[in-house]
Amino acid sequence: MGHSVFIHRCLELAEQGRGRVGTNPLVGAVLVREGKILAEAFHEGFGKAHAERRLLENFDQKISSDDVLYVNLEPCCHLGKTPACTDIIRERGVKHVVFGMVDPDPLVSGKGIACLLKAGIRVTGPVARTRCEWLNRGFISLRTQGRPWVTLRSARTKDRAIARPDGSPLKITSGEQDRWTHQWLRGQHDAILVGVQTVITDDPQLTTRFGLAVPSPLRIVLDPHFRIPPASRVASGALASGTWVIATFGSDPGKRKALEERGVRIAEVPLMGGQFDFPSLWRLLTTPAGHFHGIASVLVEGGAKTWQSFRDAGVMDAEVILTGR
Ligand code: AOF
Ligand code: ZN
Repeated sequence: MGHSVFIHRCLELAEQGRGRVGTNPLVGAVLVREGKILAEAFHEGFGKAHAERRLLENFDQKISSDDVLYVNLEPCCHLGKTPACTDIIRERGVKHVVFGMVDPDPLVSGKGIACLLKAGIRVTGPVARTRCEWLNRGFISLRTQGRPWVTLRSARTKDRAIARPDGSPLKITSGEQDRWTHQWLRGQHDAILVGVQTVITDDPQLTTRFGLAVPSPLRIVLDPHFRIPPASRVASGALASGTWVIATFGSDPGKRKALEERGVRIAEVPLMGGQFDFPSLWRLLTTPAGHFHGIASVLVEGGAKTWQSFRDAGVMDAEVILTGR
């Protein structure tokens, strides 16, 4: 059996860490003997054991010299929040490691492979690199561009309308398209971002619904001067605690307090020429603090002004335009 089938299994496992790993990569590992999987693990959360370490710590049998350890990301060779994975791989007597992609961090890239080779361990890879890099596109973006992966999503009718002529909301997409958006766009980003005008006009929930078993991303509302209606759905009930309102410094303290009392988190970012300063916004969103572990990807869902500000600043990696009937 080829190596790629086991790397694909690593990717399936890795996906289970979505919404929990913060600015860390999504990583899965499997241990294979004579073509059969003996043990599996994935990186279960920011600051927790890495996938390959977790697997080897929990595996209580002897590892034989023909066993192969698969992992979708090159094992780490450095002491971070957790000890180096190459140490436990060597200590447990693993003799062959197959990896999916090298670590994108220029400071650590290739070093894990070198550590393993130096210990006399056979190393094979990259295997299924494109698939591995796609799964961790957010992590790669953080490590190479210093900002999350950004996808713009919009919907328009066949006549290119995004709202009714009076500006009121227009239902454009079908239920099928909405379900797809929830599962494959919202469910694969760490955050959904909108401008405050979208909250005022549409009162969206910005969740992953339809009974899908995908985590709901963080909700981010760009709202320099607290125009968000306190009774809006993203600021109400259970949704409020998963919503961040980004305002500028010195905005109305009374409004701030009212939102905070509803459970909404407020963060302040400076404005530059009327727009939020992107480097400051990225620093806020990618710096773990307390229970917040940072985000690696953002889906920008509108409206027109918000999309344009991302386009103008050149911060966009993919754009999805859904066309209604
Ligand atoms: C993970 N999970 O399964 C693997 C990672 O601060 P630490 O100790 O958690 O180290 C994070 C770095 O470790 C990360 O940037 C990546 O380079 C490497 N591999 N990280 O969070 C894993 N295998
Ligand atoms: Zn590691």
